[in-house]
Amino acid sequence: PGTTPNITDILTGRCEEYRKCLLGEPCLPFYRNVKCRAAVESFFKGIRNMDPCATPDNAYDEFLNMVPPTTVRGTTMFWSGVMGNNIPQDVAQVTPEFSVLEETFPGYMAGNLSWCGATDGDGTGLGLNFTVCPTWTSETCPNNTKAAFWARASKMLATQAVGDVYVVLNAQRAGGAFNNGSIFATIEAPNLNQDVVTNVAIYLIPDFQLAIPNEMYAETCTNGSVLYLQNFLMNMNFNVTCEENPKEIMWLQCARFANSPYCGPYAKGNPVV
Ligand code: AVW
Repeated sequence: PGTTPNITDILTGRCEEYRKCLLGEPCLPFYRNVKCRAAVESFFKGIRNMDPCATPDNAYDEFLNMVPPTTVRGTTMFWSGVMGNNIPQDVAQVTPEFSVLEETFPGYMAGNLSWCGATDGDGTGLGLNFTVCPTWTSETCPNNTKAAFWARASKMLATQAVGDVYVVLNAQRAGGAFNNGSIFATIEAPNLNQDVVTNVAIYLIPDFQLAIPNEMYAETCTNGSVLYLQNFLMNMNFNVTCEENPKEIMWLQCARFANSPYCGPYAKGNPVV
């Protein structure tokens, strides 16, 4: 994929927006004193002149320690397999009860950007590639510059989560709603803290773009990979709840895809009028 050419300016601008509390996100006094020039410098420090497929796990640690992802108790929301329409991100943005990674300081800074290191340089002297970045795949480019960022930021998000947490999963995801190779499965769920997380609420949502009227959804709370996830979490001593088509998310899905069979008076669970 292509890269974001003016990424330094974008990161700096977003950093200033966040630290000055211009975004309506929960805004910590701690962030006010962030030096954005230094933060952006540390964002790139660990990846400059590096092979874009050999990023060290800790490449962004200095940056992430300057602007760690922080969420309010009881609001942390994970998602997996549902990126296409930004549904969880958009719900979280207008719902103070939910906070996703993209609303945290580092998540906001890096959201929707593309970047990677470059060993050969490309004339900019920055040790970054401003032309094209390799796509992440576990075989060809496992330690991808960008994937390493989201992996580490996700780990910190999970580690600091306190109180009730939420995860939005796609009931119709090919291979199962709870995907073994996902960041949620490999990094976030295992890093939740049993001592402080009071409940893990699974929100199982249909994929409106795949929706076929007579096939409501492929997985439910009581079968397949979602059942597996519940057992996995309960074995870790977490309280777990699971809800299919939760109203907390469906309202936005139905606003976006109003003709979906999951919406309106005849949708499952709604009273027939
Ligand atoms: P996936 P995951 N912006 O749908 O559980 C852009 O299987 O793996 O879900 N790309 C991102 C972002 C982001 N904010 N976050 C992850 N990615 C990449 C972070 C990631 O490399 C959140 F807290 C992954 O391969 C979610 O709870 C792919 O997009 C969780 O991790 C989405 O794969 C979502 O990752």
